[in-house]
Amino acid sequence: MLKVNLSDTIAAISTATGSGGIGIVRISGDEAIEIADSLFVSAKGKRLAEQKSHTIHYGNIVYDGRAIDEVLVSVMKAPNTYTREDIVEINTHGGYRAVTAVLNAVIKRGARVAEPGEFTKRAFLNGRIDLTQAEAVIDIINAKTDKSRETAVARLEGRLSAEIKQIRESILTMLAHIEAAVAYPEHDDETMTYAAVEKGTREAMANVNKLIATADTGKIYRDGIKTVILGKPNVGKSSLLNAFLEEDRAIVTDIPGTTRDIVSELINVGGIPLNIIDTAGIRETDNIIEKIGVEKSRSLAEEADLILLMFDGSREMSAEDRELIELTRDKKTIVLVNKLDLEQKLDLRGMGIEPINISVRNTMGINEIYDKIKEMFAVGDIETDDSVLISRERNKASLYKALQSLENVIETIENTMPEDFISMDLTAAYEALGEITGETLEEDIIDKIFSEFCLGK
Ligand SMILES: Nc1nc2c(ncn2[C@@H]2O[C@H](COP(=O)(O)OP(=O)(O)OP(=O)(O)O)[C@@H](O)[C@H]2O)c(=O)[nH]1
Ligand SMILES: [Mg+2]
Repeated sequence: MLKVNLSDTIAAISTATGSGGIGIVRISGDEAIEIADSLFVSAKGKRLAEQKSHTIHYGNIVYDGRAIDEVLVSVMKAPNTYTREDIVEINTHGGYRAVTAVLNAVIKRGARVAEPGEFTKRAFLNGRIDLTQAEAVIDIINAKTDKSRETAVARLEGRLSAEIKQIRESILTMLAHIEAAVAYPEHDDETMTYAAVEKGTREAMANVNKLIATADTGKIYRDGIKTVILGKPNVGKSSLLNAFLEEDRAIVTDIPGTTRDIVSELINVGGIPLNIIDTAGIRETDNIIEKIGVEKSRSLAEEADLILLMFDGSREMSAEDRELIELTRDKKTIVLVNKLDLEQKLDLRGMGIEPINISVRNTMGINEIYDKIKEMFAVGDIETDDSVLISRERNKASLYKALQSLENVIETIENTMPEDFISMDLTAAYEALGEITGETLEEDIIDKIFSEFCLGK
């Protein structure tokens, strides 16, 4: 099916770059143990090839007669390994030099540098995990909050795979039913078949729809909500960012036009990752630097999933404020009126706006913002603890494709068209669902999916 070279032995640094207690060089493939043996010198003269699987050994990595580092080496023999191939992991001291020197030695002895995600890709190609599980691995690595991680772990456990598999099996049963009816018409009353298929198809549609309904929440947990704080200068945008972070991250002064460069940070709102971006206050300006900042604010506002539009309650509404209301009209927006601790002059009546009144100075109203966000993104509606969430556009698109084919089946039945059409559409739905688990997917798409991974995974 897939033309992938699984015969060579691959190696990579599996730990993050930087200093740390340990660093790990991982080797996978037929020659993994032999290569490690050619570099490993144990105090007791042990040969790794003679050791039991899943054991760990102390010694040095020696190249050209010189010790590169003192190490612990784990030997894991196929098939009970991450890739289902022989794996050796060399634990070196953390830090760039030690791991790189060990990796270089391993490469010189015949391993090839692994591509990003290649270990996991082998786990997939060797049938240990399916594509939803491989994608869950990336999502766990990139998880922004514990909730994000929990939903990914549920997928790694195979919960999404199981649901997809169940729907696919029900479709397969219907296909068999139809085949039998065609082959032995005397044994089956045709109208019976239609009724059974219609019922089965509607059930499958309901299950597909249930998964589709989780996609928005799934995406939020995976990617976060891109949130832009927008407003004219001096209303308190940077102060709000600092309040969210509970630290002095952005510069705050009483001079309008303080923020020029955007400041972006991640906060956790009840498990929802919020990528929060502080922007330059929007106004007409001749200052070249500020002008660039204002342009950036505008384009960020366009891309945002959520805008926190901030006004200064102690000032009357200005033309800039009105312009901002226009600019954000088609966007998910929460209007914040800040500086509630001062005498209020802003009048929003008759504008159809229901603001949250806050005072960043007195940390009043911040929790209301959090509650509003949770309400707006309806995250509470889906029980994330035990349901499986769809987190990728790719999976959502396949589900819609399957749904369309299943709808065609119903249409065929309602119009009493020939069974061939039913078989065709059921097969299409079966294949669309198979794209999610990776059973019916083109090689180049699979390559693209794994290229999202980091090195050494
Ligand atoms: N009284 C009062 N002052 C506030 C409040 N929030 C912020 N400020 C003050 O308002 C001024 C401007 O705050 P910033 O956070 O720098 O405003 P900004 O919107 O980021 O301004 P630019 O970066 O210029 O666009 C500072 O002097 C803050 O201390 C508040 O709730 N009440
Ligand atoms: Mg600012």
